[in-house]
Amino acid sequence: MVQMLDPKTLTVLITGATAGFGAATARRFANAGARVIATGRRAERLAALKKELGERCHTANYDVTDRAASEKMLKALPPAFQKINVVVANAGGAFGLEPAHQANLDDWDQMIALNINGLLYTVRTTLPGMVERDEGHVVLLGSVAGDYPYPGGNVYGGVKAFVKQFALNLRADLLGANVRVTNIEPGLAETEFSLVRFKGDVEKAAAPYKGVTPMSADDIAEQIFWVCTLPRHVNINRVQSMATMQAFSPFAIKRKT
Ligand code: NDP
Ligand code: 8X3
Repeated sequence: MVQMLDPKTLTVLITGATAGFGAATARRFANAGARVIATGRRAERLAALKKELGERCHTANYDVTDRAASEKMLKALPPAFQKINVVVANAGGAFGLEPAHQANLDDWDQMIALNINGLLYTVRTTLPGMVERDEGHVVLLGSVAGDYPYPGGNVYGGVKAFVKQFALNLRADLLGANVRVTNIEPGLAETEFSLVRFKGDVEKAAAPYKGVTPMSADDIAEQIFWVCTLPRHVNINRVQSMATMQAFSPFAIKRKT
């Protein structure tokens, strides 16, 4: 019988906790007795989450792409939340699905800023404390898009491939530091992800989930909770999951007609 970690011993920083996986993860941990630092740009949603979760929840309202903001958040933490031992670098997303030759360069810049730079600021800000205390867990939100290509996935797939390799390289750097690293790589999951990708176009955003049961934010939160509560000598490197009704296509071949 495996002795799981007591969630009450965990102080969990979650970026992007105003929606989707981040909000579900905040609820999963807080409801199990962990302390949660929930962050995001939408202040009213953070306030509602704080009201729901109570004193186990501290909120910080900032943009993860602002390099100084992560440091500021860390310095402003109330004493009870200072010993972060789980960081879920979740804030991220896709902008657009156009083929590379038609894609908007601003979308590409924004995806790199959010999914790479924002994630790096989160990790680099919180890592020294975890190494110093010799206890921690970095959970990154990758994607199946970082493992497999699809049309229009160009830069989004590229940034998530970066996240996957960064996670593995963190493992190499942190050997001996008692800090775990896990890359969570979900496939089709219904959140605000598509609404953001298609810039508020509700019809386009609904299309990927039509006629299929996608994974839910709670499904992903459960995976994160599981990897984080396994005994400290167990490091899950990668968790790749898909909706059961999502799988692979054969290679595409464009034939002369
Ligand atoms: P949502 O769009 O539902 O949530 C994204 C979260 O990120 C929101 O809380 C948003 O909060 C926050 N966020 C976005 N930009 C910023 C920013 N600049 N600064 C701070 N916070 C920001 O998406 P998901 O929950 O689906 O996605 C979470 C992660 O999982 C992302 O990294 C995504 O790429 C990844 N993923 C999603 C999949 C899916 O199918 N849904 C599958 C695989 C991976 P706010 O706007 O308030 O700042
Ligand atoms: C989100 C999953 O397949 O839309 O990362 O890229 S996918």
